[in-house]
Amino acid sequence: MPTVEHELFWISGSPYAWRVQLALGYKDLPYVSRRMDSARQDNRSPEFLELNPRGKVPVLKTGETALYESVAIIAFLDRTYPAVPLFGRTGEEHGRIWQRVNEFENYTRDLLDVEIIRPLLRGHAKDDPEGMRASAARAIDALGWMEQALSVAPYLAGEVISAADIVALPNIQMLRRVGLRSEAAEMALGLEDLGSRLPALAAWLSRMETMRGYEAAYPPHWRS
Ligand SMILES: N[C@@H](CCC(=O)N[C@@H](CS)C(=O)NCC(=O)O)C(=O)O
Repeated sequence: MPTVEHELFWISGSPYAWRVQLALGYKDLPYVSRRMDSARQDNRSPEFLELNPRGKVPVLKTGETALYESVAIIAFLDRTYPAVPLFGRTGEEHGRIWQRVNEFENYTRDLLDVEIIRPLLRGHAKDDPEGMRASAARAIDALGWMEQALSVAPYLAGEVISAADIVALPNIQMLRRVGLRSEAAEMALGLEDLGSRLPALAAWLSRMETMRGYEAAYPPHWRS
């Protein structure tokens, strides 16, 4: 158990903040929740910019130290509280987990986020249905490495949940959620039946939904 207090600054629905909430919950670490509202520009206040000059969540404040960048925060938590490891126990596991984290960050996330999730959330997807269909096809393709990994093991880096699963989960849940919107179906993006296209990925999502800490980290505004 922590001997110091952790404060987490987050915004509901931020996939990056969601990662850290999942890591805290999975490790069973208590924290003081500082929910921010981007519509009110809370993350642009001088107090918050002092914690993160980029004005982005998540930020984890521990005593006088503020840490930002979701993967760095998870690495910090893992080194500080290693009882439930997220970056493996051996060098080999550690390397494999980082490989998976980087595969997601470098070859998968932006395609999902920039080309599909944001246009659908911001309402400008309809301006270019052809482009959206091409992006959706590329996204399914870009998820191929995950489908492959998850057809030989239950989690992205092997037999147990790791930072790789926690890093990938929020963006994949967002992709699934926006894929169910009526505009996505009208444009025939083919994202509404991710489960039949990527069955191992869909089975992993169901497994991840039962992980310790999942419920507490679920974006509150998605419940309403
Ligand atoms: N690379 C950063 C990304 C953080 C990020 O982009 N946060 C977004 C929320 S999803 C944010 O705070 N945006 C508010 C803004 O830029 O005004 C991380 O992994 O923590």
